[in-house]
Amino acid sequence: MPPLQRGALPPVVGFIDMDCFYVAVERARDPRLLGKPCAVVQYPTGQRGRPDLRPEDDRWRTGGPMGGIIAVSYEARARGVTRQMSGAEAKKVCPEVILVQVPTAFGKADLQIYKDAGDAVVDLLASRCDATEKRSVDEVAIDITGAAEHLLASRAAAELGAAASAATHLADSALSVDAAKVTRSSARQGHDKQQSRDTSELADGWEEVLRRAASDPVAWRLIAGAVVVKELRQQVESTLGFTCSGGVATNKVLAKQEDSAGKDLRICRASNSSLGCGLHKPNQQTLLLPHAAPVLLKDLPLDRLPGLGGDFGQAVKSRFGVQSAGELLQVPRPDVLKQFPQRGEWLLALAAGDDSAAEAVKDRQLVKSLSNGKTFFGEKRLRSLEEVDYWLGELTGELHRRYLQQVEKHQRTPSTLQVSLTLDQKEHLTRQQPIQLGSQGTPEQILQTAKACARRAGAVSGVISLGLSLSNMIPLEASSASLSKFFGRKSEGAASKEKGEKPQEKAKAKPKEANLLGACFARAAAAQRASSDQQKAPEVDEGVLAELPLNIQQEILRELGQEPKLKKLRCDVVEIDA
Ligand code: DCP
Ligand code: CA
Ligand code: CA
Repeated sequence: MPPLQRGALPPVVGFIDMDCFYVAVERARDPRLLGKPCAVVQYPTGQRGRPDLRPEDDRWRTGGPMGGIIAVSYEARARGVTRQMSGAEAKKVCPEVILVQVPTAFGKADLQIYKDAGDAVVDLLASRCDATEKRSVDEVAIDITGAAEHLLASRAAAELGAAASAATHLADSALSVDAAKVTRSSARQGHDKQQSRDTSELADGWEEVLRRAASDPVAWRLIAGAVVVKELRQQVESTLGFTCSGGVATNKVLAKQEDSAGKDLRICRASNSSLGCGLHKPNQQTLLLPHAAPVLLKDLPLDRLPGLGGDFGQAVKSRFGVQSAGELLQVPRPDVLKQFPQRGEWLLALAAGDDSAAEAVKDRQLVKSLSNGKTFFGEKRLRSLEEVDYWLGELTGELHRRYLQQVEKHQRTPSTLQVSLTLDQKEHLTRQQPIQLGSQGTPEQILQTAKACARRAGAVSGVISLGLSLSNMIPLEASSASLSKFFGRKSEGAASKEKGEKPQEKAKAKPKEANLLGACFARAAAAQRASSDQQKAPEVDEGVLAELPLNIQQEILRELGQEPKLKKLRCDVVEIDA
């Protein structure tokens, strides 16, 4: 594997688009829809006085007034049902199609169940990505540079190559290039080339790619990125029950263009997924390596590029008499710049697939937790605590990297660690423990706490899945300063400064979390004894206390002999095992 030259390389960017999303959400709620041709229809407008249909009501429609179709299962697409058809038209082309109406509230469509499902996907992705940018209800751009680099450092090149090639289409394979030739509207209906999973086609070109990647660090990172996307997609499916399609490239090809009517989200939505992610659907993924961009873009209809699906794209086509990105690149550069002085540079960069036409993935998501997990099916299941310990160690590395990122980027630190185990009798066990990592927690600290949690789960044998997560994110000041302030001490940093110590030296000498918390309780008890000697109740700074996770607040209050009864509890509720 070529050496990594951090910093100089373009990022590894993924793009996720959920498959027939509203249908998928309905299927997750009602398994009777699984595998059947079905579609989601809008509510009928102009029907005053109709009772609302809540999410939990029977919303299947067999006739009568209904709105247009907004989401179609792939089984129904294969039988000719398309978006925009009315329910009656759909029944005509596919009599067995099941039509589910969107829920309504106060006489209007209530899309909350779909929004919640989309947010759950973003939350899950955010737990392993450097940046997560929600682009629409069912699309997320993700920066997975860190996760890809971590895989490169921790897994053998041959293993990564095999995992990526088994699951990923190449964007310049014959199948992909054919899939890219159709227009946006045809692509949205789904077509054979897009849906094909012929494994020989999937293998097409991979041998050459892996050979060339041996001396190309950009390509290697993207290949590792394909493995990250594959694992994320599996995680979304196993956790939430939704399949999705993915793309991997060095940029997200963002649509910032506005059409004549202003911001056209529909254009962004369709076009974002057109290059990588949209080439192969459903439940598939595509890798766009830099050398593949010109091949793919050559015949790509211009309307499939972000920002060119509307009036502006039409203007470009008619001004130069071109249809594809390749044809646009044949137009002399000065002509393009003359005709489009403001957008010409961007247009040419876009048609060439250049990174400069796209912005970085913007992190809009503050994660609630960081998690990492692995499954061990069949013979691979873990049979002893020793094996569990080994895998906890493996899971710790990446989790620690992502914890440091939260510290650096968001000045937050987790305060709870959870280990979850699924045993082969389908029994699911979770054990949590407070953890105080502050800003300089070590992998060892995470591992020791995780091992302690695993021991609290009791005798384990036949573990088929193991998860490790850090949650209850709190601001850094609250994590370090609060406890000390609560016990009337100066913060560690301030105390070390006074003694002339460097904060890092202090951190090295820091006792393990359990000891630290124990020491804090000992101090609290001592403080309490001292104060009761003086016939004074211990002082509790409610503001500081409220900054701590609920479980720690409760433990502290119990330790001090006070019943937990604070009103202002800002952190997520955590359940602690007895
Ligand atoms: N949507 C909508 N009205 C539209 C288009 C879409 O309400 N005119 C909703 C329903 C879709 C969801 O947005 O399920 C996502 O739109 P997509 O364009 O991504 O389409 P799907 O996810 O349904 O299908 P695909 O598998 O082709 O992505
Ligand atoms: Ca979708
Ligand atoms: Ca979409």
